[in-house]
Amino acid sequence: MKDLLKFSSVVFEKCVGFINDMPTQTLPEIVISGRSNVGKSSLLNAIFGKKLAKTSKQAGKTRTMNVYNACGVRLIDLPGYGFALASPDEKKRWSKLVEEYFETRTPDLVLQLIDSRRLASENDLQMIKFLCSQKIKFAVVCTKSDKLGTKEREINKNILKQQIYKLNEDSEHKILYTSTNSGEGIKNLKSIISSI
Ligand SMILES: Nc1nc2c(ncn2[C@@H]2O[C@H](COP(=O)(O)OP(=O)(O)O)[C@@H](O)[C@H]2O)c(=O)[nH]1
Ligand SMILES: [Mg+2]
Repeated sequence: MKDLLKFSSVVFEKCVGFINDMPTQTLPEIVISGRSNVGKSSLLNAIFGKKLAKTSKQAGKTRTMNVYNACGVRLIDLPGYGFALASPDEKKRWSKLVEEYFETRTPDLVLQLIDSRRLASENDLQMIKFLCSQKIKFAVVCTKSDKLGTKEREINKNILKQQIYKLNEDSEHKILYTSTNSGEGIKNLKSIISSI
């Protein structure tokens, strides 16, 4: 196994509101995608081992792409989708940013986050379908695993597997469970990122 990157030496590189402000794609790039409030920023902080990304109990806080650089690997916190209270204009701007991202760049890996207590939403499935169609490597990260029991996890995991199988029968991807409370899955995630 490749040595883990020194995630603690991560630096916040840029907050990007318009696609043209993205740094040139010269480094391996990992995208964190998922609905608002699924735990994207918390997960990044758990990976980094410090509170660099702003987290919030309130949904819809991140309206920009936040770019982090950990030992030459870029991690990009995408704006969360599915925030019901956003104005139509704001929603348009967020989806434009995300669309433009995928039109202009090819990430090396997408971490598609899904709340482990819920099943994949229409938006989550749309994203996974897109990733499959573009042959972009992705892993499904089920967040907040501390909030559900073993049995519930097993049931949810099977449904989730079926949901993805229906979209693409031969998609190769990992499904992992993480918790920023118990620390479950964080080491595994770090080794996945380090192997990119
Ligand atoms: N119990 C639990 N709560 C979490 C976990 N990860 C995130 N949260 C909470 O979920 C809320 C949203 O988290 P945040 O990282 O800001 O989500 P984001 O909008 O996707 O960036 C916050 O109140 C976090 O404390 C987790 O692993 N376990
Ligand atoms: Mg966030």
